[in-house]
Amino acid sequence: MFVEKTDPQIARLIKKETKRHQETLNLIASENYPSKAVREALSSIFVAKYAEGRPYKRYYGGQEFIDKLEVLVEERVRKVFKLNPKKWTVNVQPYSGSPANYAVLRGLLKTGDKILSLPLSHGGHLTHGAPVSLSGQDFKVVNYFLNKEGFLDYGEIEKLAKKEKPKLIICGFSAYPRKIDFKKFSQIAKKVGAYLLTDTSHITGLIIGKVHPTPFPWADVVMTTTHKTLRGPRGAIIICKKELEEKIFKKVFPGLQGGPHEHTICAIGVALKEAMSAQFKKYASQIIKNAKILAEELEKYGFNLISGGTDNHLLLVDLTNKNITGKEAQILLEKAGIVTNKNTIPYDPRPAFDPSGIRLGTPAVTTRGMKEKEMKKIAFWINEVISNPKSIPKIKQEVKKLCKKFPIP
Ligand code: DSN
Repeated sequence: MFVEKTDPQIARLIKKETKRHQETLNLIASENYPSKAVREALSSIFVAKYAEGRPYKRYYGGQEFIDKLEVLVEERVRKVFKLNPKKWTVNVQPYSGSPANYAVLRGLLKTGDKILSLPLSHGGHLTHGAPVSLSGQDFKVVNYFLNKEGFLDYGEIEKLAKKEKPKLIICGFSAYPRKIDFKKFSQIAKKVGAYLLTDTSHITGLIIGKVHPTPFPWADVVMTTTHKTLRGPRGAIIICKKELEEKIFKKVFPGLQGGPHEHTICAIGVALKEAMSAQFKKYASQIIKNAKILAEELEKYGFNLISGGTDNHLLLVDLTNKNITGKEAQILLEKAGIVTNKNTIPYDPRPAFDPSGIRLGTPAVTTRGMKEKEMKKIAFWINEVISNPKSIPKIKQEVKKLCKKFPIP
């Protein structure tokens, strides 16, 4: 590493973070390991360029290859989702999911307009109208909720939509372990004259791999981050119906952002090409197989899963019957080299900083090549750590040993 010579202090931190990843199991549902090719593209010379504006309509000189790059990446987005360019338009410039969602909301709505969304505490996202987020402060937010079994209840959502008449409905979640019926959401939105924004950040890789239903043609706008199951760099994409382009893209730039991060866009392009491969389809399907087996095994150990299992890449575990909180479990598991995040469960009686659950996801361990056999081991270790914390030092060694066999790309 060049940085070792120029900046040993930062180099040490990079090394330590690398080692941490190498020696631990990353079960954070929103994280993943991009390929070396993606990371190389991310550190390419495209980092050096300002490119405010849309392709071929820029404010600075020197755009010959930037324009070609951005148009190519937009084309790949349309190709991967098989989108008709006459109907759908793509913007790969958003810095990440949160500003992208905000740009969509500010583009389609007036301040004070009504949004209907799932709250953070039930698995929604901060930027879907949480009171502490600008999305919750600029708009009036009404929430739908999961039912007591932990599922979306489309009948209830429709009733609420008819009563509240929102201008925009958001679906697509951060901690929902089941498939989303985008068609139903679209029917509800149409009935009340609302826009439908689908935030597919968590499941875009599964959609491309054809193991989760697609939001096309049901959504008016699809927003996705690029670094979760899609396995690209940290960034975001907005895809919207042609007629909404003017409203939304102006909010991305100049509304909210300055120069797009072209090195990120370059790496998104590389990730999209990878996602079109047969190998990626296998990867997406293995993510789900792994999540399902992890769920089954944990259930055997008496863990309660919200909704009783999973159809996607994540599990939400209610730890109430294990007499441990989400925060305590997260800390204990991390000591054993198993990295997770504490998470509220629907109708959680506990506060968000120490909720009743943990969220577990399989995208990152699946990228490392782990399969059903390893998931069984992981479930065993999770149970051991939580039921017998004295076993932590021993399990930490076992986790390390397993991790060695499955290097990070
Ligand atoms: N909501 C975060 C997560 O799913 O981890 C990402 O913003």
